[in-house]
Amino acid sequence: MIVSTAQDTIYAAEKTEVNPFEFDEDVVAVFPDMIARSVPGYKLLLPLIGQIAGRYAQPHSRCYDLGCSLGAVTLALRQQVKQPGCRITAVDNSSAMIEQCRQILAHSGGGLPVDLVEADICQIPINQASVVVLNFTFQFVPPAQRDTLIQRIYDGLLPGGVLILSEKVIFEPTALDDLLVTLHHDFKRANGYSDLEISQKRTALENVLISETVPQHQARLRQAGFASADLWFQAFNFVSLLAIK
Ligand code: GEK
Repeated sequence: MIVSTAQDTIYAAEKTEVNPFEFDEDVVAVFPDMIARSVPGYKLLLPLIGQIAGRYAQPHSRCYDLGCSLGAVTLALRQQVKQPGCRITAVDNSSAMIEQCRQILAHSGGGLPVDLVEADICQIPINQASVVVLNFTFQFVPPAQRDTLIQRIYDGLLPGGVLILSEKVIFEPTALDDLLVTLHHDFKRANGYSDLEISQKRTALENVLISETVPQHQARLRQAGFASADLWFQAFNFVSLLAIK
């Protein structure tokens, strides 16, 4: 079995101390189950991202999957981008993720060629891009580096190129945010997570996953130069934006 089907029980037992969340071997071993049971809409988003990429990819350009984890977006791009001469650059800074992603891609058949890179997405060159995807990765980038990364993505995109930015976000007013957070926790409970698991995971993600509001994301995208930056998907407090150069 190349893609693990193991169940995520990382936070099932009470921990004396909850350490900051890391994308290590333990997480990699359960990652497909963890993300599907934690992120509402995740499974629906993947083919839809592929569909958008299929429309915006330009011949002889690059598609970037930044924070590729086990390559779910890369596989969607591989299936749905048909333009000639395209290559995918898939990047993650977790060596455990990259190792497992390499195995998955090797067994996933043909399609666009993929350059799989173990690196910080803030450090890699972005060139000749027609499609850049940040599917729930940007929220892990330190806030001080966020403006520069978006600017570098904008600069590396061809005219007419797109950035697909999926994020867990904060809503205003607080009452709306509270409601969407509650609905997200209900979603996790309905998927089999206990209150203890939900609470310990939340502690682990504090100061690791730092959410912003949709208007904050839109302002940064506009500031970088994007002609438009609109919401195209929302499931509770998880959204995806399409920014067009
Ligand atoms: C999917 N997109 O399945 N540089 C490179 N990688 C990073 C960085 C960074 N600075 N920060 C975090 N990551 C995937 C899901 S998961 C989302 C993305 C989640 C990587 C990190 O190692 C992890 O693999 C990924 O971003 C975030 O569609 O688990 O909520």
